[in-house]
Amino acid sequence: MPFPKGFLWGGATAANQCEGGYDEGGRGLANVDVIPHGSERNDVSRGLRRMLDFEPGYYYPAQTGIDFYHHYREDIALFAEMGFKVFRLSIAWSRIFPNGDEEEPNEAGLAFYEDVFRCCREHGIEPLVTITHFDCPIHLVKKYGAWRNRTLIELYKRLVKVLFNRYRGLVRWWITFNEMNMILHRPFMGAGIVLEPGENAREAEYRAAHNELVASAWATKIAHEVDPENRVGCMLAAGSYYPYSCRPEDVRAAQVKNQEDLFFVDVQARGRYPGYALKMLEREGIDVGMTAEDERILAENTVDFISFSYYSSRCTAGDPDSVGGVAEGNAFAGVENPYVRTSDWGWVIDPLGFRITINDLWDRYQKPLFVVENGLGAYDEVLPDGTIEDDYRIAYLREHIEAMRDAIEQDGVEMLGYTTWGPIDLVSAGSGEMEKRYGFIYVDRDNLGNGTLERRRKKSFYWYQQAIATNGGDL
Ligand code: P53
Repeated sequence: MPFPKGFLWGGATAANQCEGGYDEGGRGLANVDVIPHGSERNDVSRGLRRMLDFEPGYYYPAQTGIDFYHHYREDIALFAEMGFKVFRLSIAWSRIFPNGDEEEPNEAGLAFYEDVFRCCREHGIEPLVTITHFDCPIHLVKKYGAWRNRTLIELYKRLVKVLFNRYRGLVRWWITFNEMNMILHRPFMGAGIVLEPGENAREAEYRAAHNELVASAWATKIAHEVDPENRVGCMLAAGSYYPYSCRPEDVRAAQVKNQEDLFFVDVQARGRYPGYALKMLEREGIDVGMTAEDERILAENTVDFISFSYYSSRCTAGDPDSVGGVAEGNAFAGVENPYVRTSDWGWVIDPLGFRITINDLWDRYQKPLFVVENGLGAYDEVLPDGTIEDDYRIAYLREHIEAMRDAIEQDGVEMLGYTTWGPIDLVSAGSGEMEKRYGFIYVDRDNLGNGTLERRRKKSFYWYQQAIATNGGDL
């Protein structure tokens, strides 16, 4: 068996992309609710266009998502049918604290997730819970400027104390923040940051990052105090940068871009700011507001495991203009790599890059790795007989699982598990589309919210079922 016994196979979702029920159960509004579908999504996500409430003339896909809020029993039963050992999902902060700064939590929100977790356990599925997957109560955005304000550290501590106590014994695997490095690319989507005219964006982003890093360390400490069985991880939008060529300038450029991402894991896994980051902040005149207590908390509360998403490798050059310029394949812009394929959305497809990225993370940190997102966003067609033949998705996943198997079997990397992104079709974070589908389960809903929401098994559903049943032996 190439995969270790007890390897955690499953799938991953996020509240803002599937739950819906945005105004039910006492839930408050969040940044993720007011990011529209369509041409302005990018500017709103980047914090360049202020939209802090629903505006007429826009469609907001998070309002309904795929209505997981009302379908979770059916959806979790389908995951169980595929043999999932783990299901990654996130908590909507504004269900627990609708404004974010109340003294007491909202019982209806707590009860909802308790039921979801119990439902997982009844099916023998371990919940893996992301505490914050991009969402921030809109009240905290308006009142405090979201994560650029240190008050959010205290409010996040309040949130996690409630969660760890309430779900003690029910949830053991926790991720504090999804893709913290997204702050540098999508500051509003990632951390509720709306940039003020003339504001130093880098300073706002690194302050937000610092506050999240400190909040994450506090959460790790509290999780371990409440239950020593808790395992807490960081989460990186990973995908190593390649140098465009062996020109030393290209190699150096790739090194610098990799450091920009790995900074977050360096702090969370090693417990202190790396020298290159301290020097960069000093050069740019950025003060993140580090206190003596922050330093201590960061040092004493490093993560138990390192989780990450991998979709693509990245490529960069010392002089991008000389090799075709910087193109936006996804949120991580780079120069074009002539040796790789791309998806319908222009995302690089590079299974060997997955093995390379896994090794880069393992070599640097020597902590167990958990792949918590990987997958292919693609158009699917429902054939007249009702089937969906998504062989392209099967091919992508097969090649990536094989690359991960090589990392374990041949490179000796310690891996805890693998959850594909969007095991059931859900709303795309980048584009707000429904028709960028990742699922093994098709959901009848289109980009503008039309459809019955009916669930339907794709061909890949049976393929993944077999892959899990054989612990990755039959791909
Ligand atoms: P979508 C870009 C690049 C890498 C990871 O993305 C990213 C993004 C965001 O576009 O985010 C993660 O839906 C994220 C998920 C997201 C998924 O990748 O744009 O954690 O919320 O849905 C896929 O295709």
